[in-house]
Amino acid sequence: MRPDSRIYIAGHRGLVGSAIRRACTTRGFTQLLLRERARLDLRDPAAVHQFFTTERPEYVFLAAALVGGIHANDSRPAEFIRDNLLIQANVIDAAFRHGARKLLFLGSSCIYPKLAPQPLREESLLTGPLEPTNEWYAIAKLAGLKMCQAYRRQYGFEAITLLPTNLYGPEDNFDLESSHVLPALIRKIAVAQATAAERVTLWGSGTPRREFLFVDDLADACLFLMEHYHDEQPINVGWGIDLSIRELAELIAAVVGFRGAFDLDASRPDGTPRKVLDVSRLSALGWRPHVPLRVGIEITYDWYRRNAASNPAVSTAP
Ligand code: GFB
Repeated sequence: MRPDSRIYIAGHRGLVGSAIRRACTTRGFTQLLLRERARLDLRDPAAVHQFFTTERPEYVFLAAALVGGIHANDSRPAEFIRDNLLIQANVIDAAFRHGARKLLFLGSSCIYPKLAPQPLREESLLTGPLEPTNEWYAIAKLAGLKMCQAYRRQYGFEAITLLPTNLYGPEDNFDLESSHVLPALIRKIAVAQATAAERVTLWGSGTPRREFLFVDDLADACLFLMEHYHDEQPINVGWGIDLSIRELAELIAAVVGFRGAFDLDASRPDGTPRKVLDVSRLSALGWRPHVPLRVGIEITYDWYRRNAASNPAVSTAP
């Protein structure tokens, strides 16, 4: 990418897209093409076609998606499969038709089979049944990955797919019902600390294991792979290190200064028992993350505190 390349970041207001925007700005890319959802509904093929006709992006980061934690995925299956299929089909097709040089599509580690061998290797995709709480989202993301491969094979379109592990950071969703576990626990523990409550409830058994990547590290990987990765095979992005949900809660408690105890709500699902990535292909290309989990939680907690008062989505109300 040249400093004046026309770069479209689809989803630039979200967790991932906002981090890609920060990374592009820091590196001196001056022609960032950005459209809020109110101005461009990516589910609308005519609107997407019109945007690409007018703006002619050369590079596309496809970070727009309907995302959420285990409960949001489980309770809104129609929206998760519909919106994601529409967004990615429209953007991938328009990027190809309007001559984009390259597109980067974001999948997710949750598209691996529920019981695939750990750590998860790229070769394990589509070898077994999916985790039921997020199979709708996973099917959509698998379709996006396959669409990238199909356009590469039939049309020679340079589309790559990244499979990031669970992400977190500034601009995350802190709504307790729809968020992922890390922002949910930051909020719950911060509220408990602020109200001198002695107990915080974790969903499920606390034993599932997850891996967490700070979103600015993912953005760095996106820029690196946009320039250095040219393969049809998707590539994992993460640390290759996981911890249990209870250990995560204890780490967040240490950052917040909460000394109370944790209860478990067994009525909530655990989801997949373990999800840790094999990152050997990415490491072989020379990239690795830089922000340790504790540091990333401190940055995210700080962002939460600065934004909680002004934004209802990150409110401190219990
Ligand atoms: O992050 P999370 O919602 O999604 O939940 P997944 C991870 C684990 O944390 C589950 C537990 O075992 C939850 O039961 N957990 C404990 C909590 N307390 C809480 C809480 O207060 N809130 C939440 N949300 N979880 C998602 C997929 O799976 O991963 C998506 O559903 C997406 O499709 C995302 O791919 C990365 O890691 O289980």
